[in-house]
Amino acid sequence: MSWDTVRLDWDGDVATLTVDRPDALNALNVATLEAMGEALEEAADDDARALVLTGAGNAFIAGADIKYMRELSAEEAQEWGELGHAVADALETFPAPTIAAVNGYAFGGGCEMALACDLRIASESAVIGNTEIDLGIIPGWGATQRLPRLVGDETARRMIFLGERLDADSAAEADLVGEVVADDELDDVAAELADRLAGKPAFAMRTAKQALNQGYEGSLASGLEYEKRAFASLFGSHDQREGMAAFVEDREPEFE
Ligand code: CO8
Repeated sequence: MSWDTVRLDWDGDVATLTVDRPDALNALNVATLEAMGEALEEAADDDARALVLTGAGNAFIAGADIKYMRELSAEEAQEWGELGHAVADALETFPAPTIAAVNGYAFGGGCEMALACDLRIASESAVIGNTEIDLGIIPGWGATQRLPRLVGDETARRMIFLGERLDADSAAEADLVGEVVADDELDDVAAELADRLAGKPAFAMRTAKQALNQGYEGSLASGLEYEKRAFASLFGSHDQREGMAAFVEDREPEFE
């Protein structure tokens, strides 16, 4: 499949989804969100073992498309919200690890797409924030829930209430991104991390991701119960038998 404002590229088992609307700093409109949803489905169907999300040019995603949004009725905004949430959910539940390679502005809905990824790497010149308050709205694609889980309640409230735009180092200090790298190294660092993730046993990786996600769904007790079942379900799998046999036999494992 091909799309006007989204690209899906492959390097071995690693898929890279690039939002490619540089004239609008990759702001997300309906067509782009729909294309992102389709591209994520395609990448999952084709068994991507890791996925990198990034933006074309020198922006990651400058947010939802304000020009599209400005005249929406409450009813239309509800639908618009659902569409963005569906894409964020598809990232969050993607069956392999996802990395946001934040290469520039990541505001509003752009920040929210990064939050829905498993891991975030920022380039030195990235600027990140949930800036919706200055448009008279609030984050609508998940940040009121995902941001505090990542950076803590106090920092999330400051960011959302003040519409703060954090530079990359401040974002790393706030635990909003895991790593800051030079602008011209971002693609390589993201690709290298994606390769490392893709080389791990896929079934165990997916199960670990599901268990981590499940932890946010309910109480600590229900999360621990989930982990017990998920842990046990890996026993008897090829990769569990092989990983442990390789350790005992002092050799490299050959995962499925
Ligand atoms: N939407 C639409 N167009 C945009 C957006 C955007 N979010 N951001 C940039 N653009 C466009 C500009 O309008 C401009 O287009 P044109 O050349 O046709 O005038 C082009 O991109 C380049 O932008 P600038 O000239 O402004 O470039 P600068 O380098 O001067 O500034 C900034 C870059 C700082 C990123 C600036 O463009 C900016 O502040 N953009 C808006 C950022 C923002 O507020 N984002 C949050 C949007 S709200 C949101 O994301 C809500 C998500 C949840 C929705 C839920 C709905 C229910």
